[in-house]
Amino acid sequence: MSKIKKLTALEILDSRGRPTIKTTCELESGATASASVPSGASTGQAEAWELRDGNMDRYQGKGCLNAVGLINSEINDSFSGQEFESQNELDRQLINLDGTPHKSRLGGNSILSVSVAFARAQAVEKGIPLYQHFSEMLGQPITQFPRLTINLFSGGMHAGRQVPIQDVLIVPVSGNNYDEALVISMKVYHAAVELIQQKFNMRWLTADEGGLSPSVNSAEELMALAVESIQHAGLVPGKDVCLALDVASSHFYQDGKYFLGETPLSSEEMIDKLCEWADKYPIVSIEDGLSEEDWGHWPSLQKKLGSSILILGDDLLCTNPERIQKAIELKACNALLLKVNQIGTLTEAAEAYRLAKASGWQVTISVRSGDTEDNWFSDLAVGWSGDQSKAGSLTQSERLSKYNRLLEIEKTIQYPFPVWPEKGE
Ligand code: 2PG
Ligand code: MG
Repeated sequence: MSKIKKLTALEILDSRGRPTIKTTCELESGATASASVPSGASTGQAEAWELRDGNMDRYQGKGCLNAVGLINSEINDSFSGQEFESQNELDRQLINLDGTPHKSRLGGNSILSVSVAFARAQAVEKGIPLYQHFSEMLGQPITQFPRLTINLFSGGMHAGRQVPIQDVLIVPVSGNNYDEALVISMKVYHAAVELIQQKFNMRWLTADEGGLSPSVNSAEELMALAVESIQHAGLVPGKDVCLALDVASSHFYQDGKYFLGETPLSSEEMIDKLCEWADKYPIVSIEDGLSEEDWGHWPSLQKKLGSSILILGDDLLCTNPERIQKAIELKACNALLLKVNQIGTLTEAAEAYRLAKASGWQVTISVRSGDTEDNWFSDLAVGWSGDQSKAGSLTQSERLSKYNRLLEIEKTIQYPFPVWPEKGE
């Protein structure tokens, strides 16, 4: 039982310089902890709503003063002095207090900041690491350390839209532990920086998540450059390092067509294109290969590629148990991208996780493109035994705080670091 004494919130800035929320939860026991929440750019339509002020004189309307005010008044008034037995109890009360389907009254951002701050305060109260607390909350022991998927190149909404697809990620597969995998990834990152300087005679400009964004003309050029970077680092593509894509195709899908290149593609043609890429490049995971609106074609993509690679749903699923259930029934994909702020509470994210796992799916736990120096994400990725973690590139403090926290955790616990079979095995 944890009794809340006080909840206080503050408007802070995220990695894009946009406002977000940091909430502090003080328990009667004296245990106190804070949590900050991230924010996406390429958001799915079914995500929990973020409450923004809309005052164009402050931060282009993106201020969070109303959300902060609600935490300091209405939410604090409703929760202070109350005892909660579990995260579930607290989150249900938040959901009921909000009373809307998409958390639009109090805001998913306010709600999540309270949800995570409470979890962290409980971990402090229990005197255990946050990852351990997350594992207990889920009711499952930690079984593995998540594999890495690291943003190398960016396009789409995270960069200057020089290519429509959003991210080409590297997946170090030959490291025996997290530390080794990180070293391998950094080699590839530096090799890519060098290649960009040589080929484009440009400084290594970075996108929202620290990914490099050279001015290439096509998505394929980015993939070829990723393969070349792996080789330039003295590593073997497909053996030491594989690739993952976040196609984020909802954001170049219009009127039933995919605007990927000069000629718009039908859904069938888009699937053929993804198969062509999977054949040509050492790709182990494709996220949002089709649009969130294109439910009818996801099963065909899953049928064609799902036995050899991850068909990962992000915008499609929005970490929403109802949408995940629909995808399971339709056999639309085989992996969940789990972003807690898409749904708004830890309890609902845990439900999404359990549902995906019960269907034999893999789960990639992800940050957002707008993030903060807070690193609860890393404890969650370990505590829930995520199959993969996705925290952006290997630069920028809001990303490195996640990787550095994983280094700290790795020093304190020894869990297997799963290898990803060489492609084709
Ligand atoms: C995604 C995320 C993280 P955003 O699409 O997977 O890369 O981006 O936070 O902008 O939705
Ligand atoms: Mg995505």
